[in-house]
Amino acid sequence: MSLPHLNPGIFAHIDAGKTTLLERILFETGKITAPGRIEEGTTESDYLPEEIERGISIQSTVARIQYPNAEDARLLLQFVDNPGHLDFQSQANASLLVSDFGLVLIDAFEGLKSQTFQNVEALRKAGKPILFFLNKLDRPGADILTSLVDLEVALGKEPILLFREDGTVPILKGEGQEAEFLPLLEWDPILSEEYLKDHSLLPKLALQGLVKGFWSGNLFPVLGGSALQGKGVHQLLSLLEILAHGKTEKPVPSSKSKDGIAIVFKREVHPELGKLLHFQALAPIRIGESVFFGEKEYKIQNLYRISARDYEEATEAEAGELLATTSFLLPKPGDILSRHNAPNASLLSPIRKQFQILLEPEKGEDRDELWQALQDLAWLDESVSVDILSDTGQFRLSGTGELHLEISLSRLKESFTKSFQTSGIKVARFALWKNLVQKVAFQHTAFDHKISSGQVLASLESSHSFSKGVRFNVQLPSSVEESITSAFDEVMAKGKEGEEVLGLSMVIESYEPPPGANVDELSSLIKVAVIKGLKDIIPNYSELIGPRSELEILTPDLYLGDILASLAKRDVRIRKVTAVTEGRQLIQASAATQNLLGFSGVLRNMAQGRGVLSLDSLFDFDNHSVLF
Ligand SMILES: Nc1nc2c(ncn2[C@@H]2O[C@H](COP(=O)(O)OP(=O)(O)OP(=O)(O)O)[C@@H](O)[C@H]2O)c(=O)[nH]1
Ligand SMILES: [Mg+2]
Repeated sequence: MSLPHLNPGIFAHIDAGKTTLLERILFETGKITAPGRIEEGTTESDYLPEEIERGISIQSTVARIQYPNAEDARLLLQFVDNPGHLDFQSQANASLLVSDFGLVLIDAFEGLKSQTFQNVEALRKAGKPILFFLNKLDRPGADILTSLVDLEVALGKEPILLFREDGTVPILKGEGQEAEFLPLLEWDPILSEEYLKDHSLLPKLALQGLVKGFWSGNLFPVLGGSALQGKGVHQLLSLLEILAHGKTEKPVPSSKSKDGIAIVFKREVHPELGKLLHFQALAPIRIGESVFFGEKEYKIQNLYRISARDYEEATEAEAGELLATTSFLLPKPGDILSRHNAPNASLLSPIRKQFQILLEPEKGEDRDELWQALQDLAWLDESVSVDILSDTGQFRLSGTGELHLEISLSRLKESFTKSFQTSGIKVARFALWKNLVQKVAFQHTAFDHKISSGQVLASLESSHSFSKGVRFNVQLPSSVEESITSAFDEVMAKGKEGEEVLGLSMVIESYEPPPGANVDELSSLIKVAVIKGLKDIIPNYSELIGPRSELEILTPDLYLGDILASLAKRDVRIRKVTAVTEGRQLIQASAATQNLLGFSGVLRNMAQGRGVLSLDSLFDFDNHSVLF
């Protein structure tokens, strides 16, 4: 390879045109002979049947592109196109780890969505620079100025417009007006000084300022055009080449990963290669070498360079390359592999899976096969988890949203072709601890008080967060501490009626063993005492809660009344209704997520497909809803 490389991660809200832009880039660089269309299901990036059917991306896709083309390559671009729908956010989070910067699209017709703010925030938190692309400028009504003003709000800083109305980008040509170039260097005292000494250096200094300012997070450049018509794409690629030269390699963002050799960012079942793991090499890597995941050692047997569905075998790769292998399949997106035996390190926090559906095969004899298919699905998609309900034996599939579960089911049907039944989609509920119980005594006796656990005295307090845990105010034998802690963990996981309990701190004040007993033999009795005691008390001191959703609906004026009425029925709190361009209204609201189940379908019918819904489900201590 030995080409300089640049890894742009493409992020934006749903339908902003990420996949279309990548398609155009593939075309401009000669990777494909004609750009495919979302509507026709012919793009390189969206090739899964579920993506084609729905016209949206549901998995991240790598595109490996030599620039300006394969013959005279000067730069290797490794794009990662991400799904915009929030149900698939975990993939965008994983892609962010292996992206040098975020190429963030804004649909200049629809304007900024709350998700753009989230993308911007996530990128800045990860210390990644951002290049914006205002897309869909071919649409009448697309508004550059409003997008820029909104961007300034999102960034808390003025973004820098690099293109003129006619599409030209002065800095690429090195000729422009002072007012166009000065903002690119003014932020830097050294460049400013050089400029004051010699005004004729302006174009050169401005370009330096742009590159330096971009990588240091001081400048947020904005390009624009039409991904669909290919406008502005050539300029975008030229700018990427310039930026690539100023890139400085950043260390892996974790102190735990000194010896890190790879960051995993995707799992896939490839049509020809089977189960694959995608990773970024953090150091040169070759076939035959060993890597460690925790204590486990794997020999690298193969390396593939992947671009959408295409692959090419490699024997070695350089630091920074995005690769895939079948040699190790256990690590998850966010995990780091090391050169040496090292503790497991993940760069991503666990995914909350708050939407659930129950499944059962039509015929009992198909149970094992269905279970296997479900486990394969959970392997493939980190945001799916599966378990078996202990009381009914039904399989439970948990995921991140309604669309996510619908798509998971249709993927399941590809591998499990027998019939099965499903429940409706439900939203997970939790019991949140509310009140303080000063002193509670846990005691278990059996055989007419002949045997007893002894008495555990505890206070139960709210942790004022979702965290939970046991604290010991007295020193107790370790077997007693272990029994109490494991009883606590068990009850917190399942609660009284299967709802996980959040926010409880249990403080152990004392333990009084029964007279003459050998404490070490009482472990299981103590555990029973605490489990029973906690289960009895939970319903009186906690409330049922669930996730809350923030929603934005963009609709033509005509349907506003009907939509508001339907929202009222679902107990939705309307925050604001604003008139936006082209006779449309933007509704901003919030509601308990469970009240919104099925709403996207209702909206589709009500607004005859012309309503745009974005739903963001939030669940933390400051953002939850109390259920009645
Ligand atoms: N008029 C116009 N339409 C565009 C443009 N770019 C994309 N579109 C259309 O917008 C729709 C969504 O495009 P996609 O490329 O699928 O958007 P995306 O951001 O990849 O969407 P997700 O992956 O689902 O988040 C498609 O119908 C595209 O044809 C553009 O520049 N102009
Ligand atoms: Mg897409």
